[in-house]
Amino acid sequence: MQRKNLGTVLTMIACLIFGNLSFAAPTTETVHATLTSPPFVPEATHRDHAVKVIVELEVRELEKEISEGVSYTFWTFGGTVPGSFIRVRQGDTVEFHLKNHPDNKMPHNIDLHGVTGPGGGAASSFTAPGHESQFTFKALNAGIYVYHCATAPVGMHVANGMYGLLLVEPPEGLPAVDHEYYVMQGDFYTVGKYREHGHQDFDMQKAIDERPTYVLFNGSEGALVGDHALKAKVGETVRLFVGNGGPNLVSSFHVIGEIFDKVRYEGGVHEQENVQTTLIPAGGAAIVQFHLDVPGSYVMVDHSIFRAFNKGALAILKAEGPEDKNIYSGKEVDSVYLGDKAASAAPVEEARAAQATGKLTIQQQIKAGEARFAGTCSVCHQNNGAGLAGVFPPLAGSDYLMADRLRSINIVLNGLSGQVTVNGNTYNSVMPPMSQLNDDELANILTYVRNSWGNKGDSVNAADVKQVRESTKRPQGAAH
Ligand code: HEC
Ligand SMILES: [Cu+2]
Repeated sequence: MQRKNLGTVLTMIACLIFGNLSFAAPTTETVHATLTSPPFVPEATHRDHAVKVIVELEVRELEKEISEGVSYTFWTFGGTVPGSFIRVRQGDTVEFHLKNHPDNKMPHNIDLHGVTGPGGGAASSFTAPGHESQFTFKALNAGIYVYHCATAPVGMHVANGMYGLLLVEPPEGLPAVDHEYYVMQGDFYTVGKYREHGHQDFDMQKAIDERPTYVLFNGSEGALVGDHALKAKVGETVRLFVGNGGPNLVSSFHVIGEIFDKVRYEGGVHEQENVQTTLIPAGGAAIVQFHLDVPGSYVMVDHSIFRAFNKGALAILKAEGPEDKNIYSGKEVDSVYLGDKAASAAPVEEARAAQATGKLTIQQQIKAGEARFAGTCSVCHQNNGAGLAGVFPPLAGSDYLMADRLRSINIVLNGLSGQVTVNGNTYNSVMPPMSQLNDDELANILTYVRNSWGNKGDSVNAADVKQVRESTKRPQGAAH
């Protein structure tokens, strides 16, 4: 506030001195930009005049979790993926400082799409580890802009998470809303399969072939679910700044159960209304806005839907408040849409940590299995394992399940069809293969199933699953 008043006074003095009421008068006012980590957005500038803004951004190469039990070395602007959010006002002169932390291994630079000038700053910002570069640009155009690293191999730097957003506010600012959040999609390429545990390296060939292992919002499968879900209340308006870092994929951004009241598509100044899904190009961004009328979990996805359910492109906004049965009669969004995000990931993490030290107990497996059963098997066999008469056989008290441990692994890995008799009742249907589950997940789920609802069995371990998986013949080109 103080700063604003001072700025206004300075501008007035400048106008008096130069006898000119335009904002083009030279300004001596300098502010340091406050950057935020995702999913947060800096406060509005609340300025009615241009100033000089100093931005300091540090590149860090950091090992972080990309999925539960999977680590990856991200290259980041400011320590996060996406990088720190930068907010300035149209007309501001930005003095940009790019620092490359001394522990880093690689040189980096920055190309800001909000910069007018060849390379968008890239040539002037090439920075070796332990060094700093500085360049200045004028934010001529209002809009929401992607920034990214452009050091060779450019694709690799972007694929490792080197992108973020720069908002250049229009002179009048953006209309007030209750919440502003920062969400950015990216595609990732690891040598190991989706959710394969341990440290995973970047896979250049998969990146060239555009076959991502993960498609994520905010750089990690867990970034915006569970305790980290975005929050709002019924009656409030939410604005999302949604970027797409790529490097390869175009995003079909959609919020299940919401209609965007307004979209500044392609990050420009025009507004489209009542939009279901908005296309966000790689290296592009949009501003979407919606009003929350009823409570519940709203699932954000890339509507290229396998990416949401099998590569991680899923985030949640949780709205709390009173129901309005006139607008929506129904139940809370169910496990079909939340998938295995319906349950907490904590027991899964605990089981993995215990296994790493060779101390995994059957109780830990059961808990982890329960968390993954929800949204994976429960859609058909039901949460209580009772199945549906004549359609899905029961797992609770199932003689068929308990008769043969290895066969049960085989059923989950490879599916089941043809006639089966469970507890004297016959079923003739099809269960799809669940081979997307990794060895630990599958072992834990089966341990849970074989020790719940009256079933009493021994534990199923990951080594058994691995063995069954390896001994199964699959058509050429089929996964896992
Ligand atoms: C899309 C629905 C569906 C899903 C999801 C599903 N199943 Fe099944 N499952 C079936 C059907 C249908 C059958 C019977 C197939 C037949 O008639 O040949 C079956 C059979 C079985 C059987 C053998 C019969 C019995 O009741 O003992 C087991 C064990 C089993 N499923 C376990 C699982 C587990 C564990 C999961 C989760 C990893 C799972 N299923 C996910 C539909 C499903
Ligand atoms: Cu870089």
